[in-house]
Amino acid sequence: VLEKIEKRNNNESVTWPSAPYPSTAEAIKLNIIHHLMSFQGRDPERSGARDVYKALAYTIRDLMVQKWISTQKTFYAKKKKRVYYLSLEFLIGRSLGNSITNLGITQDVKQAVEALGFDIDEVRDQEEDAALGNGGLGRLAACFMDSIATLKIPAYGYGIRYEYGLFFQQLVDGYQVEGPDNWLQNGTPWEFERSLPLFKIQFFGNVTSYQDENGRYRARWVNTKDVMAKASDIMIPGYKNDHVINMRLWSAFSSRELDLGDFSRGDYIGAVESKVSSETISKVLYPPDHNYAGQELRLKQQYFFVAATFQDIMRRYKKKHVTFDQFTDRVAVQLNDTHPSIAIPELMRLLLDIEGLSWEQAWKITVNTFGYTNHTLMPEALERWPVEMMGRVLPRHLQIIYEINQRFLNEVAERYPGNQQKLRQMSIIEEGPVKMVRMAHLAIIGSHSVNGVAELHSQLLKNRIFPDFHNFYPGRFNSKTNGITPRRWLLDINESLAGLISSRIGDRWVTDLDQLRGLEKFLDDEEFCTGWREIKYANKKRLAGYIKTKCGVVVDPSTMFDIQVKRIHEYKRQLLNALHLINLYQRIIRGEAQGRAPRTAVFAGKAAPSYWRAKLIIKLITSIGEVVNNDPRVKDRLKVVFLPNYNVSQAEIVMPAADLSEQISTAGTEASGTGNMKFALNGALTIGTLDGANIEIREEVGEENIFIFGLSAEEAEFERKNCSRTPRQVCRENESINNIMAALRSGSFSGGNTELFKPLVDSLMDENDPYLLLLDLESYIDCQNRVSDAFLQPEKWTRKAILNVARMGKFSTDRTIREYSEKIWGIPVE
Ligand code: B1H
Ligand code: IMP
Repeated sequence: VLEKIEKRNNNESVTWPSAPYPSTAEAIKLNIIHHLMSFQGRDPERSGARDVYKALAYTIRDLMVQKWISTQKTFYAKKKKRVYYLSLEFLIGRSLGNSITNLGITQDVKQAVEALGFDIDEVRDQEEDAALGNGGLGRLAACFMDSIATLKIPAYGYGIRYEYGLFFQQLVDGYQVEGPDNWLQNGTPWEFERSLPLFKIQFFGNVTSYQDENGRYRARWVNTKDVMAKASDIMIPGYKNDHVINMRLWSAFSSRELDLGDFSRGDYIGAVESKVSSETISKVLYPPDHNYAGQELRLKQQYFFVAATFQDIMRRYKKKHVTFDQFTDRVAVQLNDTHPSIAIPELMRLLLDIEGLSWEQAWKITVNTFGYTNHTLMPEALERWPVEMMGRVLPRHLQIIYEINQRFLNEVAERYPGNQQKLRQMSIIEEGPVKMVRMAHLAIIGSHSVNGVAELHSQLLKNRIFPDFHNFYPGRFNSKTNGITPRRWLLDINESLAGLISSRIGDRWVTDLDQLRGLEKFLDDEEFCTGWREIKYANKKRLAGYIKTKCGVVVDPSTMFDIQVKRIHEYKRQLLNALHLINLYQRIIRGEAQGRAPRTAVFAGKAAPSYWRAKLIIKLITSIGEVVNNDPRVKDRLKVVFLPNYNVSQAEIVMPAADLSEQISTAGTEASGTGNMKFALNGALTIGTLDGANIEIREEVGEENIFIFGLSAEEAEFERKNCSRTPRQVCRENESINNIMAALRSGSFSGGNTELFKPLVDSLMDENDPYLLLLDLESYIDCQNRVSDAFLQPEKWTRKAILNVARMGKFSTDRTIREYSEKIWGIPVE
């Protein structure tokens, strides 16, 4: 058989027909019917929206496969350098709408679906989100895939095919309750499950050595417990360019059907257990973000997907190359945070132990291969693995890490003779009662590029978090400001606004976001501005309907929609927002809110299941909502709602409907933020601190078109050290703030229970509150008053909103990816 295949592969006379599947409305309709009958066994006349969704998705996939095959072939034909984007998270959300947009067949699909008696929105609504990520970091990876495909960069995404994505959030009595996200329950039409390649991944065991044919000692990793990695591919189409790239996600399964050893010893249950335990590796996404937990299973997930990916990289490289001389001309690997940084010792292991290169050769290749992106300034998020655990699970990797560290520390010692403290600070190994491997140090030492995700963040990496490394490797640190894909985050989710924009400046903005600048010409065009306001109103009406369904609260779309949606975390300060709402409520009750803009405050976001303080903040917000929404004195002046189960598809309804975007993290804590960009691109104004990418947004849109308040990163740092004003002082000097705290203490939002929110009160009053809420509250409330004044002047507000959209060009991931590609990966963009 092999011979036959070989013959056929070399037979020039066999040419595959390359006629594309037609994508006219008629052809799409027939294809849907074909899929309904032949693959789903459904009677088209009796099919529901769910069946049609599935059949349409398969139809779309058919259209992508062809383009995918030819795209992949060009990678080989042109012998191009390829990029591997390694990420433990890809927060994709839904794919149907975005794929249709990118294939440029929106109208045909609409017609086809209508001809079958369905509504395209209803069909789209059937799709489950692929929630294989926690938040910003995972969604950034998904936006990157879209831009990489659109810019025709020869790249792949690599990750894990989690059987359970980010947990499902319900609110029960105002508390978060987690449920499993069984997104694969009905399968997903977007993946191709591959029977090949199939890779063996080793764990545990021990290391022996032997002499190779050249007399050199080489390590051999033996007695391992193995797990198999199987690939599933998800295709990502570029925007109207026939380019389709691949996201390869690995699932784990047992290396043998059942362990025959256990079986023959009569231990049937043991055999089944060990099979199940192999498969747990790809079972579930870890839900804490910004809090590194240190579980062994997480380390296994990391190594599992890294090892499978590198076998794939090597396989592809070796198809065309015999030596490793050209490796770094053909392969670039980007590490999405330290989560995949075990790749550094893994590549060393492959080059040393399997390929027989010298340490020097292998190290040079390794450093030139990797780029590392840091995403956080929070010390508790930096990954550190116990040496003991690493040595047990990955004994050979620990050896290699020690060797990397030894050689590195020798260089440090040479540079700073006699400076023991430097050595201790910079070592990959943290000494202490429990020795730890610091993955960030490993990632910095093992990469030629280390980047932050916004200017301020990158500065702080250099000056505050890793100054020793910045001095040691000047030039290695750089900045790549995050972005978002305008295809999904404007064209797809805000069809009417996108249409209005294109009616004035054409549609080149979709792939060249700087074109939006052209909108500034229409600031005084009354028809345009009215159209703009009508679209915002319609989007708000839609969100109001959604809120009614999800929360049972009626909100008025003419009020200011003041929205904070993101993971719940102390540093993001949802609590600060809540304190302002209490203040508003108190002013309304006292009759002091005359002439203030009526507001609808919307929150959404998940708290890590073990982060009780974040969960208590959710409870506080829902409790404020209970009181405010049911107080007849308030009427429509204020509503407070918390939408359950924030995810990508909910964001798609929320973003277009916002008037005000809350980006209020303590300065110097949010690495970048990307929600800030999504809101602004949909015409919301931002209230925010000088943190992360907010600073660059202000730079672009102009000071007069954004509401900035609070301490700067430098001032916040100063306050933490010197405490020039305590929370107690703030309360003494500011009556409104004192009233807010008094209400919280007295149980006004907890039915008189003075204990429930005490932990929050205590942290607010703590002189060492690292997030400095009370120090920023005064300035926040003042700023919110300015927002309110501005909102009462709709023409001026609209003008600012238009200017925000017009000046968002920088924040396209097309720009971000171009920078990565040219500056880090060494791949020019066409
Ligand atoms: C971001 C994370 C993160 N930074 C640990 N770090 C995780 C850390 O599962 N974990 O262990 C998961 C995620 N996520 C976010 O990245 C930043 O907070 C945002 O500011 C930034 O915009 C985003 C993308 O760069
Ligand atoms: P992979 O890169 O080996 O994972 O293969 C992905 C796709 O690329 C295949 O399905 C083929 O369409 C194409 N491909 C793989 N190997 C070659 C090759 O050697 N020459 C041209 N195309 C190839």
